[in-house]
Amino acid sequence: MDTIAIISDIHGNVTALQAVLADIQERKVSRILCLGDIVGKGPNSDLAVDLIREHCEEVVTGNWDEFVAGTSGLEVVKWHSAVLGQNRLDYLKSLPFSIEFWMSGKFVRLFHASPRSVNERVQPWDAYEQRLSLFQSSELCQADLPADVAGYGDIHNAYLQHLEGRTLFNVGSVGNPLDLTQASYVLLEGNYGNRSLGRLNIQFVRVPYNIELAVQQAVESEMPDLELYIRELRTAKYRGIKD
Ligand SMILES: [Mn+2]
Repeated sequence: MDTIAIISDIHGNVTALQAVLADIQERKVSRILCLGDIVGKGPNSDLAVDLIREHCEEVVTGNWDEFVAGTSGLEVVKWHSAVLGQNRLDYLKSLPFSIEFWMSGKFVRLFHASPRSVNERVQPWDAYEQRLSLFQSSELCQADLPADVAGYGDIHNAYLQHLEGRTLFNVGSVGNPLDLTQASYVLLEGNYGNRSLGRLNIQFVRVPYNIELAVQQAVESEMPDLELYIRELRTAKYRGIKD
């Protein structure tokens, strides 16, 4: 049996990332995969990229990775790209779209938001057909094959559903969770690379971390949208929702 850790949406929160990496290191994990949004929102995109490059075997791109490495010229992008520097921005631009493999007889596809785009947001309460569409392939994916198991990040909201004999899950967010105020990730346990049916285990892990230290790091960095970020870390409520 192989155990794979899947992390996502770090958003420059290195305190949360270090807590998750320490938790993973206590387990028998053979590889760590990352589903994007390493950068943006939080203060330490540079350190987050360095840790992800050091620890993750495969990494896909997220909407914030594309946004910060892009050419919009917005003030928030300028701030985060200055923190990153050119080498890390080049790394973000080089990231692939999906990770695909067989495990215990199931074809697994992992991506940031949807198999079609890093900007298509699908919540667990969205229309049935929209959730079902997350099993499809697209020209951005590798194999022209629907997924038996589809996993993603983006919404910062961990869940699992079985739809028409297929399994859909969201790993939640390491650095900016919007469901519980604890870092989130998933462990996938099974026979990696094996097309014969076998035991497959999907486990959701929540890791408490020092939120007030993360808040202090954000304050000291004088980052943009500071108050919105602090409120999200402390409450796990999305900034788009009014109190
Ligand atoms: Mn995100």
